[in-house]
Amino acid sequence: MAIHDISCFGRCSLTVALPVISAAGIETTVLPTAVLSTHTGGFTGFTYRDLTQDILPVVNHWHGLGLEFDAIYTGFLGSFEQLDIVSEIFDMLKKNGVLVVVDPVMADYGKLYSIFPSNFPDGMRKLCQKADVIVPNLTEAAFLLDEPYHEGPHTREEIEHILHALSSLGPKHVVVTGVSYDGIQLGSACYNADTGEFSYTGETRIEPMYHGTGDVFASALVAALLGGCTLAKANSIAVRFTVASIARTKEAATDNRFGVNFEAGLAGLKNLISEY
Ligand code: PXL
Repeated sequence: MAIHDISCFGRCSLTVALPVISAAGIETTVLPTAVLSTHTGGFTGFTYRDLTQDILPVVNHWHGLGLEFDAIYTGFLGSFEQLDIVSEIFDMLKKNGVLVVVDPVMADYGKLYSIFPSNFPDGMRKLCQKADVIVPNLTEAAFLLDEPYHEGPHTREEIEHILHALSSLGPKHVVVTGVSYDGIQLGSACYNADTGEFSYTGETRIEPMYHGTGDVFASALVAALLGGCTLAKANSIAVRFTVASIARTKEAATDNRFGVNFEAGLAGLKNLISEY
């Protein structure tokens, strides 16, 4: 079950999660939280149709039908009310074997997205406490830990501290994106508290930043985890899938607000996952 908004233009949230997870051969049920004409990053004048009041009735209907889910994956959530409702859904559906993945979408480059109030990270932290896997970027990690953010490169000790501290909030599996140890490679680091294993995958950094890459990454990670990969393998697969999407977009010189060309990688995603 993928719980995100639909940003109709500008590949992110559900317009990424549905195709990516489906391409990996996994049936994906969608729960749209809002419909926007575009995402909020770099566009002005976007429309916003809030669907908060529809979320619980939709889930209750599914519940009444006896539907069961292997995983719940949440991303952008637009208000405290939506955080509370999603938290209630976790309580309703969480049972042994349901993987709860929270991508705490709220900030980047040291700043909270301007649409959020300054105490929004407190609400997001509570949701993360209920998750099995969280996928913050380094800015979101700093907000979740209430620690200062600093731009990379980072030392391995700093990253291991962040991963460890985040897992102390509750989630056994933590992935932090946007990590560079040398300023040349950029990638993502993960920690599995069950095994004590830290792992990192990076590839040569491509400038500029492209919108929606966090959603491409997290969707590929969810697909790989559901495909039976370990956290470290899922992390590597998600980095490769995302970087390939960014490289194609750079090559095409597309406006960076329009998202990345993940579509051309979809046909290969299932193999990428099963080869590992
Ligand atoms: O990509 C994350 C995202 C999802 N949905 C909306 C957004 C953003 C990031 O800005 O604005 C509406």
